[in-house]
Amino acid sequence: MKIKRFVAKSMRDAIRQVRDEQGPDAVILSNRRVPGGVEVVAATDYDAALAHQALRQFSSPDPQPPPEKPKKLNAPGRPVEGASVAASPSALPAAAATSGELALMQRELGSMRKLLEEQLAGMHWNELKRIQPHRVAVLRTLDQLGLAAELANSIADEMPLKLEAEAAQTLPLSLLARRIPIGPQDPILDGGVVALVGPTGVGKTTTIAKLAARFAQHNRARDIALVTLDHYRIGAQEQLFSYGRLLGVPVHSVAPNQDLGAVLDQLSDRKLVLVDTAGMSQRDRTLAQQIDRLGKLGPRLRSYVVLAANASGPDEVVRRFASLKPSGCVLTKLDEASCIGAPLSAVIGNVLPLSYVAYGQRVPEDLHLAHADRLVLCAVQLARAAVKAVDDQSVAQRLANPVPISASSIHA
Ligand SMILES: Nc1nc2c(ncn2[C@@H]2O[C@H](COP(=O)(O)OP(=O)(O)OP(=O)(O)O)[C@@H](O)[C@H]2O)c(=O)[nH]1
Ligand SMILES: [Mg+2]
Repeated sequence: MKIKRFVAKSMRDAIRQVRDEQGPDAVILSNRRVPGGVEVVAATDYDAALAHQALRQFSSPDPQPPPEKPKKLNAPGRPVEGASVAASPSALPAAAATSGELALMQRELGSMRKLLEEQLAGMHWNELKRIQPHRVAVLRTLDQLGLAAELANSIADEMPLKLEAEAAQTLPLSLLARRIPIGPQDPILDGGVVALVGPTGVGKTTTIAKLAARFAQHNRARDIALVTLDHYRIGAQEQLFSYGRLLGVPVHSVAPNQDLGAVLDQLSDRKLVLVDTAGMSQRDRTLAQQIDRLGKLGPRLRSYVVLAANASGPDEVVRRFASLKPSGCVLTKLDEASCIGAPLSAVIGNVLPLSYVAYGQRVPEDLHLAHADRLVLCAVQLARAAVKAVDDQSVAQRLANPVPISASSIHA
């Protein structure tokens, strides 16, 4: 276990130093004000037993721990009174504690750390409220939109220190809109080979049908071909084949051991080839093979990541497909989302251009070009609806448990 003392001007800086140097698993053992700032003592790679011992030392008013009664081991975990202390300092508490006690100590340390971090965050927040009330208001607005903390802070950093009340409310939204990367206008009309990738059930196949129909509005259906690589989910191919029949577009199924490049060569007379991929969890091992297969085609294939606005972990999804250097992103299921801060943070953080958004299942009506201002407006409306839902909930709770009115209070 490495214990280190950090001194910084503010608690926030100290925590940042701890995080930078010791990583997110560092345990904060103590903090106190010192001349010129704060001092934080933090530990990393901690052994629960040692940390317990260290904590006792740190929390004791006497810096020297009381001398331990010498103990000796005659069998693992069974101390005998009156014998000499084991040479290794870590052996002592580890041997004295059972694995159950260690687990308990670990849990206690974990909850202490959480508590301490919450208290520090609370202290920092209160200090910020006093010194920079405008910044707090901005951070609160952006937090209600569900944006990642790092993005919210960086937008708040961009705000001028003094602002009219109205501007303080609208400027962060404009700054957010300015950061949303929007791809080139209607890129599907450029044609080429385009693959949609993303987790299961986010709407890849439906979006392929929407994009094919959109392209067909400006071209002939026979300029298009659909290709499916999905040999994993039962019914996946049939879904694309039925869209193909509806649109009058041929569908080619390419098996995992088939040469995708050769199939694309045969389709080189088509203006647009849309490739539907199998949806997999980003932790699935076969996903790497699928990404590899697409990656081998190089710049000949453009990929778009499909994110569902109501799904969790968009940042992880985007990072999982980063090796394909996607040309953009399609954000689906906006009609089902209750908050879109996370996908917006993911596309901003990973500088992934948003190209299309989908507000429903209808082909092709529910596919639209992405607009930054409209997305911010949508985020604001969802945040307002969420606040209203919480209010409704508290009213419902109050009404569901009415305070009984006694006869005396009626007649009083
Ligand atoms: N509400 C809503 N539903 C959508 C939207 N896009 C697709 N869906 C529905 O989501 C479900 C899954 O869509 P698919 O297109 O099959 O999704 P997928 O990504 O191809 O799924 P897998 O191939 O299993 O990975 C279907 O019921 C679609 O109709 C949308 O924008 N809004
Ligand atoms: Mg599909």
